[in-house]
Amino acid sequence: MSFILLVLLTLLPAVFGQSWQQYLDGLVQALNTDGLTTLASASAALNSSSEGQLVAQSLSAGNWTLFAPNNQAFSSAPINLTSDPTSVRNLLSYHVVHGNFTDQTSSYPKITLGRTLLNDSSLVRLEGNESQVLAWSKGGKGIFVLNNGTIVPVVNKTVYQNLQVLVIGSVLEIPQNLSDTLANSTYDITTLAGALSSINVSTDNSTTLLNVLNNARGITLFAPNNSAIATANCIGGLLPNTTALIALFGNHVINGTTVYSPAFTGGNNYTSASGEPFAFKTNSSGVYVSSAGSNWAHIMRSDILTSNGVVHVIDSVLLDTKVNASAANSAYQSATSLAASMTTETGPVGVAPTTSVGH
Ligand SMILES: *[C@@H]1O[C@H](CO)[C@@H](O)[C@H](O)[C@H]1NC(C)=O
Ligand SMILES: *[C@@H]1O[C@H](CO)[C@@H](O)[C@H](O)[C@H]1NC(C)=O
Ligand SMILES: *[C@@H]1O[C@H](CO)[C@@H](O)[C@H](O)[C@H]1NC(C)=O
Ligand SMILES: *[C@@H]1O[C@H](CO)[C@@H](O)[C@H](O)[C@H]1NC(C)=O
Ligand SMILES: *[C@@H]1O[C@H](CO)[C@@H](O)[C@H](O)[C@H]1NC(C)=O
Ligand SMILES: *[C@@H]1O[C@H](CO)[C@@H](O)[C@H](O)[C@H]1NC(C)=O
Ligand SMILES: *[C@@H]1O[C@H](CO)[C@@H](O)[C@H](O)[C@H]1NC(C)=O
Ligand SMILES: *[C@@H]1O[C@H](CO)[C@@H](O)[C@H](O)[C@H]1NC(C)=O
Ligand SMILES: *[C@@H]1O[C@H](CO)[C@@H](O)[C@H](O)[C@H]1NC(C)=O
Ligand SMILES: *[C@@H]1O[C@H](CO)[C@@H](O)[C@H](O)[C@H]1NC(C)=O
Ligand SMILES: *[C@@H]1O[C@H](CO)[C@@H](O)[C@H](O)[C@H]1NC(C)=O
Ligand SMILES: CC(=O)N[C@H]1CO[C@H](CO)[C@@H](O)[C@@H]1O
Repeated sequence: MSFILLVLLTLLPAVFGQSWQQYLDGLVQALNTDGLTTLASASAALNSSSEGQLVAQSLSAGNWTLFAPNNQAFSSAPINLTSDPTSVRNLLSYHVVHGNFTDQTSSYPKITLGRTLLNDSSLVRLEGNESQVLAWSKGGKGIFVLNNGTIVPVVNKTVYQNLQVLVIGSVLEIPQNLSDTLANSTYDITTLAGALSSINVSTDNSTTLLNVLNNARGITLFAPNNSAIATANCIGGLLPNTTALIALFGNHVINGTTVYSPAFTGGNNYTSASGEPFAFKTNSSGVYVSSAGSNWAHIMRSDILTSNGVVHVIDSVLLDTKVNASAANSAYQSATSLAASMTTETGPVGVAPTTSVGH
């Protein structure tokens, strides 16, 4: 009898619909109990704006994973949690991932990605208005988040209702735009940033290739690192020929599709912005990419997230200056129509098949 009563009591909120306010109150209480008091105050602040309330509403149904910064994390982050409800909403949204699947995380260098709640159009410009993703992996000491070029280990774990809570010791950075990402020296791709900003794509010299990539919605960039650019003889030879340079760098880009590393498998064929097919191969030393049978470049570092896509660092320039304009155009068109029909993943991003919860 008492067991049945217990089951009934457990099911009651599900049957009669626990309000999101009750859910949020309970969450704030649970976070406080776990000593995550700053995060608790930030979560309580969701209640003070309609946009924050939408986040609380979303959280109250379905399965979620919360990457929960501890008090120490907040104390060393330059954040004023009472200054602006939009910033608080965005910051919390980036710490919440759809689904409950971190126990399926593969070991580094494999990377797992999940779709967060962050969709503010001033911070995220992915294809199909998709929300930003979060990237993590697993090492000897467990799961760690890959964020802004650093590793943020999960230090504790707890559960609140439908929420897996993974405690972390840093507040996560929301991915920046592409040009700021390239310019930050952590990634060893600053020379590429210079090269892309020196290539004019308009006759009046007002728009550079870097501008075009920065303004794209949904872009994948295979970024040759500094020594790759320095040793690529071809670039010197092509230098006066802007058309050839645009073709070359266009063969390092997927236009309209953000492709994360889990999709780098032999069976997947993506077309470059210049219209050439990419190929991928994996062996014991790592994952490699080529453009239409060019040299194979080793992917040195994958899944550097930007506000409008993703960057993967490679160790050599893909030596391909061919162009197939109609293939490029049709790839972009199909990327656009695919993006329009995309649903929000509740499992690992970039791994087929994905489950969906509608858009
Ligand atoms: C949110 O606001 C409602 C009504 O103003 C209040 O009842 C509730 O306790 C608040 N919840 C939190 C977590 O502050
Ligand atoms: C982990 O969290 C639990 C509460 O959920 C707490 O009792 C414990 O002290 C925490 N451990 C560490 C190392 O923070
Ligand atoms: C962002 O997500 C919220 C749910 O958290 C939703 O209500 C809102 O419409 C979304 N905004 C955009 C621009 O997609
Ligand atoms: C939540 O996850 C459980 C498994 O942990 C699954 O059975 C259930 O369908 C999921 N619910 C939703 C709404 O995704
Ligand atoms: C945070 O911002 C609020 C509102 O702008 C301000 O009143 C408060 O003094 C700020 N707190 C800190 C620690 O800067
Ligand atoms: C991201 O990392 C770079 C390089 O380490 C650093 O300069 C920058 O301050 C970090 N971003 C933020 C928002 O802290
Ligand atoms: C998440 O999934 C695991 C099993 O994979 C389950 O044990 C756990 O209860 C789930 N957590 C939530 C909050 O649904
Ligand atoms: C564009 O830049 C090139 C190379 O710097 C220069 O030769 C050309 O005159 C410029 N065109 C215009 C319209 O400014
Ligand atoms: C510039 O490169 C393009 C494409 O590779 C080529 O068709 C064209 O002949 C080159 N122009 C010059 C002046 O070398
Ligand atoms: C690969 O390309 C071919 C021909 O363009 C297409 O028919 C096929 O569906 C593509 N495969 C995948 C996995 O996208
Ligand atoms: C992507 O394709 C669109 C439509 O063809 C085009 O306007 C845009 O310049 C392309 N972007 C890149 C980076 O090639
Ligand atoms: C050189 C450069 O662009 N650095 C940027 C690194 O990232 C921070 C923000 O995360 C920017 O403020 C810097 O300008």
